[in-house]
Formats: sequence, C-alpha cells, structure tokens
Amino acid sequence: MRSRIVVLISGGGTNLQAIIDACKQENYGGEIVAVVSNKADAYGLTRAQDADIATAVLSHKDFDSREDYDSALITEINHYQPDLVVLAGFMRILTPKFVQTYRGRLINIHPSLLPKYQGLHTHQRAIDAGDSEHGVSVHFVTEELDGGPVVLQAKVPVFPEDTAEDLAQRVHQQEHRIYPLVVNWCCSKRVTMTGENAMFDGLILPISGYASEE
Ligand code: NHR
Ligand code: GAR
Repeated sequence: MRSRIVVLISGGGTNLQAIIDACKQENYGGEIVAVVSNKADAYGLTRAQDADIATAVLSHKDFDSREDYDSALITEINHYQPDLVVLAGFMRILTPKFVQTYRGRLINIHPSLLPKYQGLHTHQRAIDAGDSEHGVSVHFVTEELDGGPVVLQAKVPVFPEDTAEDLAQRVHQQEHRIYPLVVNWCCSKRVTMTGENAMFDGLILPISGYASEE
C-alpha cells in the first residue's frame, strides 16, 4: 500500500511538482492525495489539478487567530487521512497543536544548511555573510521554527557575483533532488522520528559528522 501524502503549499510548487513526478515511478512509496494552499492564486494548485490531485484553499485571512486557522487546517487535512504531511514552500508558521497532531509525520524543506539561517530570506543572508557554501535541509517539523531534526542536506557553492535569485535557483535544483527522496524514505518508514531524533534505518542521524557540524 502506498502511503497517503498531503502537501501544503503557498506558491509556485516546484517542489510539489518534483514529488508529483517521482510518484509516477512504479515503486515509489507514496501517492499525493491532496494539495492544500493558504493562497488561492498559488500556481502549485494548477500543478495539482493537472495531475488529477484534489486541491483545497484555506486562507489564513478568513480566520481570527492562528489557533483557529490551524484547527480548520487539521480538519481539512484529516479528511484525506494522510500518513505524511509535507510542507513544500508553505509560508505560515504552525501552532504547537498542529505540530503535535502530526508529530513524526510532518516534514519541511528549508533553503539553508540548518542550523544556519532559520526563518526567511536565507539566500540573501548567506550572501551578506560572505559564505562560500549554502544549501538546503529537509527536517521534521517541531514546535521550534526550522529547529526540528534534520534528515538530509545538500550543499551548493556561493559564487562572488551571485544574486539571491542566482543562489535560490541553484539551491532549488538540489531541493528537487532531495525532497522526493526523503519523502519516499518517510513513506517506507526508512526515515522516522523517535523522541527528538531523526532516524535512518533505525540509526540516529547524523550517522557520521556532516555539513551542519563544521
Ligand atoms: N511551523 C513550525 N511550528 N515549525 C516549523 O519548523 C515550521 C513551521 C511552519 C513553516 C517552514 C519555514 C521555512 O522553511 C515552516 C517551518 C514561514 C515562516 C514565516 O515567518 C518562517 C519559516 C517557515 C515558513 N511566516 C510568516 C508568518 O507569520 C508569514 C510569511 C509570509 O506569509 O510570507 O507565519 O522557512
Ligand atoms: C523553496 O525554496 C523552499 O525551500 C522554500 O520556499 C520555496 C518553495 O518553492 N521554503 C521556505 O522558504 C519555507 N519558508 P516551490 O513553491 O517552488 O516549491
């Protein structure tokens, strides 16, 4: 049985597209059963419709508080009985209640080499800091914003003449490689979260030293 995936988006949905494409492989571990956006004009909704995937729009502007919004979001998501909830450019901070509801089943892709540059505008911040390397992290979502355990990272070089857009494009190429991979591992339970740790094949990550420890 393929795992049921709900993807949350706010924008273009290129990561969503990468996962849609990966799901076409016969042995992929999951299927996207719904795409939910907080923005009605998100192009990712068109990508989902083109792939015959159910869509829903739930605007945060229609709710008085984050708690009310997230409660409605939980109701909408649960309608699809997901095994995995994937944030793919979803731009609303989620309440502890939401995070606890899907703990261990909720992942995000963040455009930095976490724990560096939590929050927004990561590409410009890496350039401004004079970093020679930048990248992307897939992590489990916890109450701490961009602070949950990291599953996988990919690095890219930063060149002296790079604009934030140049760098974002380079990082995006890596996002589209690693996110479908990690989603598949979560679907097959090769990747899990136990306590505060991300695990791969039952081993605590990172198995050996890696980028974020430099
Ligand atoms: N929620 C929790 N609890 N924990 C995380 O790790 C989360 C999360 C919600 C989203 C994605 C994240 C990112 O990868 C994410 C991780 C939005 C903001 C933000 O400040 C910050 C981080 C992330 C997503 N959002 C503003 C807000 O007030 C709105 C910004 C906008 O609408 O453009 O929610 O970077
Ligand atoms: C991606 O670069 C993702 O890492 C980032 O937004 C982009 C979404 O692109 N996520 C965040 O910044 C979360 N705050 P996409 O809509 O084309 O997949």
